[in-house]
Amino acid sequence: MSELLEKMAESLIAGKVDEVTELTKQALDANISSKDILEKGLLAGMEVVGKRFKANDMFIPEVLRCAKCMHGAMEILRPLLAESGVETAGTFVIGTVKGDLHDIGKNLVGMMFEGAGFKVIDLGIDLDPAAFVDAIKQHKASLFGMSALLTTTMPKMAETINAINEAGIRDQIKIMIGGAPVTAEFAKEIGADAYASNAASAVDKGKELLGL
Ligand code: B1M
Repeated sequence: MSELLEKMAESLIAGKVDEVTELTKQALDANISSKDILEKGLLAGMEVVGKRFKANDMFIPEVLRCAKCMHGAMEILRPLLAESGVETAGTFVIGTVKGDLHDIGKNLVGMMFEGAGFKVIDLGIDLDPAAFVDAIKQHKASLFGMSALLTTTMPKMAETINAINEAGIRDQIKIMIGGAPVTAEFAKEIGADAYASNAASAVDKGKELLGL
């Protein structure tokens, strides 16, 4: 199993979209769990990509190919991760804040919630506070999550929480935030209910917030 997942991580780092998709199918055929494929194959590769990008050892077009690999594999894994969910635990609205186009982590968080039995309304990226407020109201969500990957877009999280307060719906919704530059201290500072450092702990925190 580890050989196949190592190869998957290497292919993702090399930006081989078709190969990553093919290896994902092969791994499933070999009865490797979708969770292991995600964590030990895809995320392991993405971690290396992040480090290389930071060290200027990889550049945006290459990183975009890696993101495409991740998206391709996620298309296959999403329904399988969701299958493990038993019943709708609640409605979770999630999106990436205004000015921020990063969506890989946010997508993973959404997928994990689907897997935990939530109805997930993924609004996408680059969302202004009003779009979040409208979706929370429209879908009668019990849990709301924001993702930000840039230090420059983190203040948009505070703006969104202010908009939720102003809309008079703050007491109807639990709010969780996350993303690489976000911290628990920041969450507290802006009045979010919780912070999670990764997709798996996000689900635990979300359930905890809802008393599930
Ligand atoms: Co961007 N980028 N990027 N980028 N990019 C970072 C974030 C950066 C840290 C790279 C670096 O310089 N070291 C840096 C930010 C620096 C900063 O602000 N401190 C950066 C920059 C500067 C930029 C641009 C400005 C580059 C430029 O144009 N000069 C630009 C900004 C565009 C914009 O958004 N307006 C940009 C663009 C891009 C790409 C488009 C090329 C691509 C995004 C593709 C896509 O998402 N579709 C990209 C990528 C891929 C990255 C890195 C390499 C990887 C991000 C990622 O997907 N990680 C990233 C470097 C890094 O993070 N080390 C970087 C994997 C993902 C699984 O992790 O998103 O952290 P993450 O999600 C985790 C947790 O954070 C958590 O769970 C997830 C899974 O465990 N989590 C939550 C996330 N959201 C959560 C929400 C929750 C709870 C947990 O509750 C709701």
